[in-house]
Amino acid sequence: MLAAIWAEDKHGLIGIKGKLPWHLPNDLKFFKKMTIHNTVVMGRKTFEGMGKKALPDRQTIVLTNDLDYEAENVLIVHTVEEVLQYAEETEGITFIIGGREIFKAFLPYLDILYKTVIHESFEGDVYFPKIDWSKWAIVSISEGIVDEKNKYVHQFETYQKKQ
Ligand code: RAR
Repeated sequence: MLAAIWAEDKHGLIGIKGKLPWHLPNDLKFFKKMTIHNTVVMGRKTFEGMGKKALPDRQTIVLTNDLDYEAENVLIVHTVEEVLQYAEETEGITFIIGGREIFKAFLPYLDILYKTVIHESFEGDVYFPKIDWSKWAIVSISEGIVDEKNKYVHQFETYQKKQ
C-alpha cells in the first residue's frame, strides 16, 4: 500500500529551502502517529532538510541519483521502481513524505493521500505538484486543535483513489 502524506498552506506551499515553512507541532504529531511502524520515503534534499537522520521506529528510505550516497540506518535507493517493488513486498503502508519531485514521481501509483491544510499563507519556494482531484474521493476531514503552540487553523484530510 502506497500513500502520500504532506502539509500545505492555502496556496499549496509545502517547503522553504528543504524545510517546513511553519511551526505546527500538531502536524508533526499526526505525521509521527501515521508513519510509526511503517515506511517513509523521501528525496535526498528533504532528508538533508530534516538533519540527515533516520526517524526512529519506522523504516526510512532515501531516493537519490547519487550512487555513492550513504547514511546510517537508512535504505538508499536510486529509482522509483525500487520503491514500488519494496511497497509491494512490504506489509503496512509505504508513505511518500516529500519533497515536490518525489511526490510528483509517485502520484500515479498512490492509493491514499493524507493532506494537512494550513489555512494561512507563508513564505517559501516549493509547492505541491498539480494533482487531478477528479481521481480522488475525500473520505475524512478532521479539524486540528488551535492553541498557544499550534497557532494556525488546520485540518487533516484523507483521500482515496477512485476505482
Ligand atoms: N510528509 C510530511 C511531513 C514531512 C516532514 C518534513 C520535515 O521537514 C522538511 C520535517 O522536519 C521538520 C518533519 C519532521 C518530523 C519530526 N518527527 N517526526 C516523526 C519527530 C517529531 C514528532 C512530534 C519524531 C518522529 C518520530 C519519532 C520521534 C520524533 O520532527 C517531517 C510533515 N508533515 C506532514 N503532514 N507530512
